[in-house]
Amino acid sequence: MSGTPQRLSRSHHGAVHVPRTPARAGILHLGLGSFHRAHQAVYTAAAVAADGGDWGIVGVASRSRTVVDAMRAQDLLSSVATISPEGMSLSIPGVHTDAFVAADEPQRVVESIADPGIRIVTLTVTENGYSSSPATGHLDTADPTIVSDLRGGQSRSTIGQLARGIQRRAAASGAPLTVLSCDNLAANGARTKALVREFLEALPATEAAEALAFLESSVSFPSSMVDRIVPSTTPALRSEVSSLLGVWDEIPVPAEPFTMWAIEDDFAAGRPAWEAGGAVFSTEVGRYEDMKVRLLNGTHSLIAYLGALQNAETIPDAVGRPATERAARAVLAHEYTPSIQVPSGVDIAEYERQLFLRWGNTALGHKTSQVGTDGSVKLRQRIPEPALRLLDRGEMPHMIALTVAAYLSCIAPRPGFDPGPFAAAMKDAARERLIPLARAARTGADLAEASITDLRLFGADLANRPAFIERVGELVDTIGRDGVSAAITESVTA
Ligand code: CS2
Repeated sequence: MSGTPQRLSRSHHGAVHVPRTPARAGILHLGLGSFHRAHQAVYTAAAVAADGGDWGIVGVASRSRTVVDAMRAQDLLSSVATISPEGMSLSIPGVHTDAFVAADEPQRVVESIADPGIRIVTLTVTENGYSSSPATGHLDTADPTIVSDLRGGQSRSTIGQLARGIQRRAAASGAPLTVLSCDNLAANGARTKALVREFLEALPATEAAEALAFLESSVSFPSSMVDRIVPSTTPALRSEVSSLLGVWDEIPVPAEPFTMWAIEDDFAAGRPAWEAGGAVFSTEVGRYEDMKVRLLNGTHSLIAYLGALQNAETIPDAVGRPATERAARAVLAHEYTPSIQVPSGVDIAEYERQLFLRWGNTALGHKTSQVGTDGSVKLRQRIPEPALRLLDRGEMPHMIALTVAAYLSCIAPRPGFDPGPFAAAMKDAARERLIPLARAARTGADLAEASITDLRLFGADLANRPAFIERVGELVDTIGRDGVSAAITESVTA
């Protein structure tokens, strides 16, 4: 495009249809990132188109102003680019009624949760955003943000904001509310509720009694399983989308064609007709969550770490290497799929077939460094239960051990081992404590022992499994000495 292209707006959106935004907001969404705009926003647009309702969304970004500034400059619009090797199609959900940054206006988050017009608070704050102690799963009352939120003043943690908002709602309108977690945690509804309750219980009893009673009587926390691969946007996508639209969209979201949302139908104050967008309301959401968090996310982690160690920049490049594909098929067949109860109506062979097509989407270019980021909080959602299931039967989960060994090799390489640029690009707060452990370790066994017995990685369960820790240590040594292909062969044939 030549010159400065016009900005995407309600009056300039090319040939892409922009639906009428609901007049009022009924949803407050915490975590205004790419995933939300390519998932819940799309389902909500379909629901409103089919069934109407005051289900506009107020989007709240946690810290970054990029999306909020861009949305404000674009009449709160942004496009979703659905990308497959067959091509790209664009849509604009247009369901946001406002957007702001929580770090700039923390009190506004609390007030919005208390606003009786808001009937659902949805969350995509990532596994990191729940302030739960890695060792116990309970509210991390040693976390400085939680300590400060409990003291009073402006709440900065999501759990603190939810608890304070619920407290204020209880005291003001007393109108019922639904809090819907859309993060990759098993039993995400019950866990969010437990964390909010623990926050309220940590307040002086007189201060929290009314909110605790209201929490039990009037706030529901359905669980939900969300699924859609959404990479980070790139300058190339911005240009491509903008030339397709004929106007500039600063924040298009790339996404795969596949999308899924399974939700427990327990809404205290109504809900959009999300089924119009294909959402499944089910009493088996726990099964959907386990299936997704293990089969998709657990295997995704394995592919990302093995891929980065083989210098693969993208997931399709990684899974396209025969050894990595064998590893992915082995972890599914022997360790993840046998650990789940398949939700009724799901054809698991077809689900797995689709996984390989999805991971192999070369046009999407999902990066190994993106999936490998934050393994210290993601892996403990994905691996302990299926690993323990086999260990309890006296069997070794070789491929899960390989996942952990590859993770450690990427994030905390032993001196003299270079995991390559894509591993170096993985962000992980645990690097700070794992790297000194790797420096001090004489062998892979030392590193495995020191990192897994530190309960902050996988909690207590795997810390008490010496055979597993030993296996991880052996594989760290194999990766360092003989390379990742040797470690894969050794694990697949073990
Ligand atoms: C990925 C997920 O980054 C990761 O850890 O496994 O973001 C994955 O792409 C989504 O959960 C797919 O629904």
